[in-house]
Amino acid sequence: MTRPVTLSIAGLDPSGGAGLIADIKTFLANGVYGMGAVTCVTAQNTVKVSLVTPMTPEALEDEIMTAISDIRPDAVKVGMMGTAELIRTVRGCLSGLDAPVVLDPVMISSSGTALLKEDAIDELKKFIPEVNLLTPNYPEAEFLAGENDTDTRSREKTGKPPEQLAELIGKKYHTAVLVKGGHLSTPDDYLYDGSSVKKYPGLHIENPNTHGTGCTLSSAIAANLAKGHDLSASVRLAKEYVTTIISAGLDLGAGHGPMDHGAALRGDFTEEYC
Ligand code: PXL
Repeated sequence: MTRPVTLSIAGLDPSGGAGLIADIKTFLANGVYGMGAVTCVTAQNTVKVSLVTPMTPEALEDEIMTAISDIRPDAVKVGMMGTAELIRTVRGCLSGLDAPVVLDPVMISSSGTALLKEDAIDELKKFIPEVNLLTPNYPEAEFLAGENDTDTRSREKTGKPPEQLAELIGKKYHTAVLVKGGHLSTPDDYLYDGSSVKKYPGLHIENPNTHGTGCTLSSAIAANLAKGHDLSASVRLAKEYVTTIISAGLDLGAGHGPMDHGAALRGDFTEEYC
């Protein structure tokens, strides 16, 4: 037998709530075979990010090319890349690949640490038109939609609603865009699919433990694309998955804790602890 294959190219959060580890858990829980290439190793927990160590471009290229030359991914999720050189490396590795790419333009951690170097913005902007879906949160969308968009520190505030930002960015970069509402305290997301904007309503859940929500949503969308769903169904199903694993109510760590990625997994090898 075979299985749809999904590759994540992302940063390593050793506390397991975000980044590559969250992506691999998401792939498993969404029925695809998961592969992962690490861009940067971070030191972090639910409270803070204390260190970011980028891989060398040569090492990252080797990670990706060795894996995909043997097992071809049906979809790719790209998360934190960290530096301009690593973005160039990822673009080069994916350029000949015939698989949809979902790009989560990770710029700043939920605890406020910069996860993308300022001089990498231009490189990120070159990559965006090459991907099939971009999934910014509201602050990232405001930044990408702005005119003065070379410096993340002097973010221009457009004040525009997320549905307008989705269309604006989509037309500017010629790709589909999903603007997530989480940072506006609304669970609704907006997808511009290249022709129109559609709202994906979400459920508000009273749970502060939402570290890694963006990573998880984008990797669930990639998993659904790998299984052959169209973009709209992939977004809808991914939102249902994230809602389910936030609702499970896992509470770990002193800060914004991780979600329960395995909440919907039931089988011979899962045990009930609650
Ligand atoms: O949630 C953004 C994010 C993405 N990737 C990695 C992270 C974080 C946030 O901390 O650590 C590796």
